[in-house]
Amino acid sequence: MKRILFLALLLPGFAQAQEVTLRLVSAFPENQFYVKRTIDWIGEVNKEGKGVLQINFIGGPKAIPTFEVGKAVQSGVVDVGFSTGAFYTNVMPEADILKLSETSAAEQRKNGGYDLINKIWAEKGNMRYLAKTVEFTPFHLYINKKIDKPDLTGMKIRITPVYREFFQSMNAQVMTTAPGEVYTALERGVIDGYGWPIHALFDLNWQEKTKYRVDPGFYNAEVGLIMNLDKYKGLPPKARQFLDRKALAYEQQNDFWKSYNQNEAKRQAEAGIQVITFDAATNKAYVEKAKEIGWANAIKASPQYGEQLKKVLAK
Ligand code: 173
Repeated sequence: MKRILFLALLLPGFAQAQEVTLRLVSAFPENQFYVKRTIDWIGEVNKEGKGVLQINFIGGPKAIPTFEVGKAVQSGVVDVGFSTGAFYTNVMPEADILKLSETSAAEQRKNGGYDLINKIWAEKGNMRYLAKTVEFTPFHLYINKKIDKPDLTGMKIRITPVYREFFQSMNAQVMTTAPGEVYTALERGVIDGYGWPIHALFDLNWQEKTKYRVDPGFYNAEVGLIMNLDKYKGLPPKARQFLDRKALAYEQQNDFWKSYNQNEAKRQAEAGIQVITFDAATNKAYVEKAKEIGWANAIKASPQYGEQLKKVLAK
């Protein structure tokens, strides 16, 4: 018996039989640059991971709707999700708190933030947070009506949980939609504006329907790779180590966004998007208010973890 087992271990096909394939879905539309970048990363994983780990890209919101991706990862309908936390507050309110990060992902790996995130994601979402793939990216308010002070009275603004309380504090009427529905809403005049990062407007052609960007930006966009915890724990150690290493390497590319975002602002100007900004004191108050409202809401939504997250995310 022992000898047979020994021989089986030596069979050339044995390693192959251990290869794991993970199914990944994106909460962002497939034509977004984020997703293309992730597909490139998957290509590298698959090239290097032969015999160990492969990732199968299933698709974007047509496969699983944007706001259902978190649930699909939690339940194991899919293994890995590419999403921002705001899209899975239906799993846990903590997901949207990552937008309040002032410390970087690299700092959070060192200051206990990454471990705390993983404690919460495991406990409340049955998830492993593999890596943050977007950061150093402010959100902005984009509008089609001119304003001379931060007052959105009479305006209907597309949101996700990221922006809700902040825009409401400026009297906006808000409407939640997935990114894939914004273009049509703008085209039909259903909305007068939207919240969105400094980048990735062009991916979805929103520049065609956008007149103004309000500066300054606020918060810090987070997009990450989340994985079903049971699946993660069940990976053969070699596959898990490989996945952790590749996910970390992806996260370590985040400085990329700094120059990319500068260029995106330039592209917006070239496309005719005008900047609306206020006096220095109003701008300062605008950013401070966003932060204050963000944390107040985070702590209200998560009395259990809000304060702990603030210690590692805020500066
Ligand atoms: O506006 C959004 O859809 C949103 O919440 C978001 C978050 C991170 C990156 C891009 C968009």
